[in-house]
Amino acid sequence: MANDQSMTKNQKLIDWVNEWAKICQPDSVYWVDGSEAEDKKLFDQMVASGMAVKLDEKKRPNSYYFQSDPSDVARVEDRTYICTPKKEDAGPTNNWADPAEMKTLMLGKYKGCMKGRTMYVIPYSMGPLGSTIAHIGIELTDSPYVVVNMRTMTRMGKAVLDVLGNGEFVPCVHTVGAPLAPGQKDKAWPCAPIEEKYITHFPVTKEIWSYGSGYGGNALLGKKCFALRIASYMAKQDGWLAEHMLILGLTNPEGKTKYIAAAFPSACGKTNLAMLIPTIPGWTVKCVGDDIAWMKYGKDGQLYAINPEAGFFGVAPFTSMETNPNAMLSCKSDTIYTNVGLTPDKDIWWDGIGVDCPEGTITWKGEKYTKGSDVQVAHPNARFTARANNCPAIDPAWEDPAGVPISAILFGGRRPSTVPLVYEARDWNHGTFMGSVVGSEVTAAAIGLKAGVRRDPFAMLPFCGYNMADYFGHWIKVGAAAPDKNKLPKIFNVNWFRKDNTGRWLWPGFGENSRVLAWVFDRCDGKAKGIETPIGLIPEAKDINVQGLKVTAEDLKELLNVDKNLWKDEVVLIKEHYARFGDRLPKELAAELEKLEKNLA
Ligand code: OXD
Ligand code: MN
Repeated sequence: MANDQSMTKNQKLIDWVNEWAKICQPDSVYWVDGSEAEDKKLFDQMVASGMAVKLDEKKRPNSYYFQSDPSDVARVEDRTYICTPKKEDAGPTNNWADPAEMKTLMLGKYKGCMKGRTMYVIPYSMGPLGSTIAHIGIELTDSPYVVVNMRTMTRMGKAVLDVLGNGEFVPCVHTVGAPLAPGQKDKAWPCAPIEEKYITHFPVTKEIWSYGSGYGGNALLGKKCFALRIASYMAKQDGWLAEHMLILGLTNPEGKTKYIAAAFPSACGKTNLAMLIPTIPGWTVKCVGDDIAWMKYGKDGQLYAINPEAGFFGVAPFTSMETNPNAMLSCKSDTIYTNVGLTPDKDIWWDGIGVDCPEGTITWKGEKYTKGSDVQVAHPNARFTARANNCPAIDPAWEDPAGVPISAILFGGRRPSTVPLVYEARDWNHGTFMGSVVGSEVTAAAIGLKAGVRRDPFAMLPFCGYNMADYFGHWIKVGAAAPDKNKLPKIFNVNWFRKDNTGRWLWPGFGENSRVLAWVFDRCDGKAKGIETPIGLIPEAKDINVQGLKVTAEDLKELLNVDKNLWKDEVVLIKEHYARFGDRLPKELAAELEKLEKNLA
């Protein structure tokens, strides 16, 4: 079996790779060097085998198209496990399994799982190479699709091994779970049936074991598995924060820049906000990251953030030159498209892209689209994997190993009523309370839940690697440990999704959200006023610039309104949400809730 280990002298790493090669029994082991030549070779192989289609070189330079198996289209939360020795350490919001039992079960599955395939060894860094905030992982995988995606989403290859030296790494094992018998023809997208997929985390020993899926967060283990689930646990141990947050740089007309991190549940427009083009004159937004932020105090006592990723794994449908030109330009070249439509001239198409679907487009399931047919052309979770460096709005400091100083943290979700357009926390603990009750309205039809508010604390519900109540407590601790309380980021809650009682959107959203960001900026700059309300500080109406918008003075009043009765109902819902955490809920948050209730009385 070919297994050239000459790229490293790290014996622990070599032994670990050899141990897994024995278990998985691949035909060969290949150490990924991260070079362009290697990348091209892998794509050529995938095109030759029918797994990938090369897109038109003029329209989509250096870009490739993939269709997944219909059963393998998204993260699988009910197949995702946090394996801590004690169940209560995983908490009420995670699937738990005993680590030893899970390992026995999965080792049975891993035995011989890579037969007929190559095992790739991917050294990768989450964060700029050598940054003191960055961490290194090694992913073993039998999927060449994973290798090429990891090349865009992380810094990977030989350079990472050079930085690693004999140091520690997070070991990550991934297989599509589809061994090949001698002579057996491979599928275009091999994977295991849904009930055999396992996305498993062992936070205490910092290990990730993933079986049976080739898609996104299930398979690109640097992203959700490492940079959020394992990293959130590491962050708790070491006093930092690993968060499901975008990072943007906002510059005012005087040329002053402040950095903002923002957490919204999946599908609430994080990528759009991260790349927003302000509509108010003189302001600019630059993107540092669209999904994950790792934050640590710097020597100056300020909280600094890095984007641990190197690319965007963006949802394609409804991305257009109208809604997010910077995302469209980011995926113009050097991009991997998965589960979008493939047009007859070898371009891509999805709903909301801004043009009609060309006749003869191949759907994500391989059917042919004809005008008037009601086939689904792109899957709603179709993705583009694009390089951050190709984003026209990328921030000049996005790869600064020291990170960028964070002035403000935003939380938010889809809340048609109750929650105002923007309000500010009185202090860190109040901000932690705001993060702990983040929620989005759901309709019963959408995800088979009771209609109401689905709580997604800190937008971390599927991504917190330990007991969520302890995670709340960690946030409280991080605030208390601030070297200088005056330098702590200010915390805000925003809501772009308010409706009036006829169901009309009150706020236009997208680039117009810059009008709210400007108030946030001015608050951090000590300029704008905040008006006390029972829930926190809101802007004076005159400080939200609505010039040129259809938003009337009445609309703005409604957008900033804090209706005590609706908030009393909200308190009932928050109590229900908090009850899940029992007596593990930090007393500081119980006190915040009590304060809110008193303020509303
Ligand atoms: C993502 C998600 O894919 O949050 O980023 O689901
Ligand atoms: Mn996300």
